[in-house]
Amino acid sequence: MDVKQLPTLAVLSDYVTVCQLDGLKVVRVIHPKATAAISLFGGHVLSFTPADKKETIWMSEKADFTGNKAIRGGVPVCWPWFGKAAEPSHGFARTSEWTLNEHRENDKGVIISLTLSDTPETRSIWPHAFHAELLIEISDTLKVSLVSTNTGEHEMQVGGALHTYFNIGDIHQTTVTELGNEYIEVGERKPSTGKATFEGEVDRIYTQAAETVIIEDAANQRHIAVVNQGNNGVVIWNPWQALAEGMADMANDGFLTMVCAESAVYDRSVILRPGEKHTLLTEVICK
Ligand code: TA6
Repeated sequence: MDVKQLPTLAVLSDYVTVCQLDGLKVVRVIHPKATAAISLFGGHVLSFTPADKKETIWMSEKADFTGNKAIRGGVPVCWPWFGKAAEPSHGFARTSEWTLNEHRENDKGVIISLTLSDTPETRSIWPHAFHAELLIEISDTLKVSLVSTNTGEHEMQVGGALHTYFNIGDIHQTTVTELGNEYIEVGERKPSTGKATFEGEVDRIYTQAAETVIIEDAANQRHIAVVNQGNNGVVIWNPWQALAEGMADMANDGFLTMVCAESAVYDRSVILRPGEKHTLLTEVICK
């Protein structure tokens, strides 16, 4: 995605503008350290390109930017649950309109803060009072922290994922390492060598992954380190051809250049009492 080409709606500072992408309002950062774009719909990072490096984040060429559907690619914020634990799948945060709370910047980079709180609509889906803040730090690296706070009077159970789609040169030449010795696939626990390679669909929750997992993107001759905190699993996903063909928002060959490595609380095991907060974090470091 060429974020520099998007039409500008407002200039917020030397480095931060708001621009339009079809139906979406997008916060655009153009800084000497990196370029990035974040949609307010979904609180969704669409692009992150460190200076003098290739785009790190994969975005589907058929992604829906109308604001009527979750965006295929980028960093979907799956919250307050991961997957099909309840409806809608992956929670409502990725299809909610977030508020631009603050932007801060200096010569090292830019921090964008977005917020989301409960509304009558969210309470009809999930009966809790909450405040969520998404801190997106754009520098040599991309750091995304999702801080969820229980602002209600009852305990709440939270899960979720920062479901990052990475841009890789060729899935056949991609390996993800440091994944630990166990994964869950279709509900079944299996032993793991700690490495994932791709010859077909992969949809696994690695429960023992190291804090930093490595995507070896051999076709682009680079490594991407992904640091995850506040998670209890790392989800590795590539839909492969048959599933890609069934998705309206992914090209048939889209699976060849993406892999998801997700910082996840896959089972809603974070229990927040009134006033408590939890941070789920992912940091992307290109080498
Ligand atoms: O994180 C992997 C996964 O849960 C897969 O099972 C797959 O469905 C993917 O997320 C994408 O989900 P979505 O709802 O965006 O189509």
